[in-house]
Amino acid sequence: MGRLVIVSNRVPVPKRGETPAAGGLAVALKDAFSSRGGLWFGWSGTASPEPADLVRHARRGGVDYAVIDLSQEAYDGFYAGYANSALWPMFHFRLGLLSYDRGQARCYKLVNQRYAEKLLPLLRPDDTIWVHDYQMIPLGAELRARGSKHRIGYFHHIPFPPWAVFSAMPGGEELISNLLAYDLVGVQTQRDLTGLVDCMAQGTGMKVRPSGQQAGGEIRFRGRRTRLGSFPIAIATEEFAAVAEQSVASREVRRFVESLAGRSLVIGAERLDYTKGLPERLRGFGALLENFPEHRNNVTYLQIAARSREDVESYKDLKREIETLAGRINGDYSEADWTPVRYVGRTQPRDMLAGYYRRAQVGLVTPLRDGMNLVAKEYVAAQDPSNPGVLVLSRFAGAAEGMPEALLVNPLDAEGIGEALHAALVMPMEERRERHGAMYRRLCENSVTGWARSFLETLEGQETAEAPSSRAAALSMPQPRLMARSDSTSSASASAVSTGSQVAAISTAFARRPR
Ligand code: GDG
Repeated sequence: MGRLVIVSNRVPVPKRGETPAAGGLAVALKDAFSSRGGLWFGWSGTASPEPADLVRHARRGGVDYAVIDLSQEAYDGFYAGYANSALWPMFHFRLGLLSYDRGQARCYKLVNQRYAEKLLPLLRPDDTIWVHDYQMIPLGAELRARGSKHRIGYFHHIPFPPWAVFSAMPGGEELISNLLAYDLVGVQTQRDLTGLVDCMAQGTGMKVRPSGQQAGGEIRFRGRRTRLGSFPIAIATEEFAAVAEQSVASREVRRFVESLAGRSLVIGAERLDYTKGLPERLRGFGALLENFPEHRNNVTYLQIAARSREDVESYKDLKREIETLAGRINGDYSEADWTPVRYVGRTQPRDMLAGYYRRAQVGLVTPLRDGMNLVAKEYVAAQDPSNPGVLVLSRFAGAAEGMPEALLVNPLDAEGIGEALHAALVMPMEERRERHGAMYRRLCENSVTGWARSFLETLEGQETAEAPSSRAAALSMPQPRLMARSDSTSSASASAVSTGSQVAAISTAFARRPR
C-alpha cells in the first residue's frame, strides 16, 4: 500500500520531541500514518514580503512534513481574501457578507497552482492523496493538469449549500467543476450531501447517478468516476473524557468552580467567528434572565471566544458587537456579587477547557451554520455520566444530525434559546442521564480514526483513477456539450487529454452557457 499524502492549508508541524497536538486531523490520521507512512504538505503559516521558494522538510514521529511559505500578497489575496471573505461566507449561506474580487480569485488559483507544482515532485506513483477543505478546491484539477494519476480525495469540512446559494459566487461553475478531478468528494452530513449533489448536477450540467455503496451517488466523466459521500467527522471521545475527568481536579479548574459560588454554569467556546452565532446566543442568554427571573443570580455564562482572522473586516465588527452585548447584559442584570456573562477573548489550554465543560450544567452551542462543530461532541464527551450536563444545540450545526437527544434550537430565536436554557437548567437527573447516555454511546461508536479509515477505504476501494476506456463510453454528460470544446483542442482521443484540462474545458464551456 502506498503512502498517505495529506494536503491541508495549515500544516501543524510538531516541534522536535513533541507529540502532535491533541485534537484535529493529526489525531485522526495517527493510525493511517503509522501503518503506511505519510507525507503532510501545505502552508507553513509564514507569510513574508519575499518568501523563500523552497519546500522545507521535517520528519517527526514517522511522518514527513513538507511546507512552503506564502508571499504577503498571496496570503492577502488567497487566504484573507478569496478563501475567507468570499468562499467562507458563501459556504455558510451568508451571501450578504460575500466580498468578491477577481484579483483575489486569480490569486486563489495561482496559490493552488503553486501547491501543485511544489507537491508533484514529492509524490510517488502509488501515493494516495487526501486534500482538505475549501482553501484547496482546485488542487486536484491542478495536479491532474500536470499529469497526476494518483487516487485523490477531497474532504469539505464546512457546510455545502445548494446551487441556489452557490451560484451567487462569480465563477461558481468553474469552482464546482474542479471537484470532478477528485475520485471521492466527502462532506460532513446528509444535508451537505444534498447540497453537493444539487451543485454538481446544476453547476456542471451532468447527471449524478445513484451509487452502489455511497448514498450520495457518482458522476462519470471522461473515464473518471467521482463519488460523492457523507463522512461525519468524529472526536477521540474516550481520550477527551479522560482529560476532562483529570482536569477537574486541577488547581485552576477548582479555583474557577469556587468562583461560581455554587451557581450553575452555562459554557460556550469557539473561535470568534460570525458563523458561530455569538451575538444571537448572548441575546438568548439575555432572554433567559428576562423571561425566567428565577435564574437571576443563580447562573453564570462563560463564553470563551478565541480571536480569529482579525485581518478580515467582518470579524472586527463582530468583536465590537459581542463586547457591547455582553456589557449590556451585565449592566442590566449584574449584582454586586454576580456578573452574569464572563467573556474570555483568549484561547484556553485544552485540558482546562475540558474541565470547564465537565463542570458546566449546560453546553450552549448555537452556530448559525456549521459543518460539524466539534465543541458539541467534546462537551458531551467531557460530562460525568452519573451527573451529566445538557447540550443545547443549533439545528444548523452538522452535529445535530447525529445528536437528536440534545435540546435543538433555532439560533435566530432568542426566546427559544432562553426556553431551552431554562429546560436544561431544571431538567431532572434521569432525563439528563438518558439523553447523555445515548449521545455518549454514539460518540464512542464513531471514532475519529474510524472516520479517517472510512474515507480512505471508500477512496481506495474503487478502480484505478483512470478507468478502462470502455467506461469512457458511459459518460453521463450530454455528448454535444462535451465535444464542443475537445473537438477544437485535440482530435486524438478524449482519453489522451488530461482530466485537469478537461475540467477546465468544461467549466469554460459551461460558464458561457446562460443560466
Ligand atoms: C471546522 C468547521 C468542523 C475552541 N476554543 C478553544 C479551543 N477550541 C477547539 C474546540 C474544537 C475546535 O477548537 C473547534 O472545532 P469546531 O468543529 O467547533 O470548529 P472550526 O474550527 O470552525 O472547524 C467545523 C471542523 O472544521 C472539523 O471538521 O466541525 O464545522 O468549521 O476542538 O475544542 N481549543 C483550545 N482552547 C480554546 O480556547 N485549546
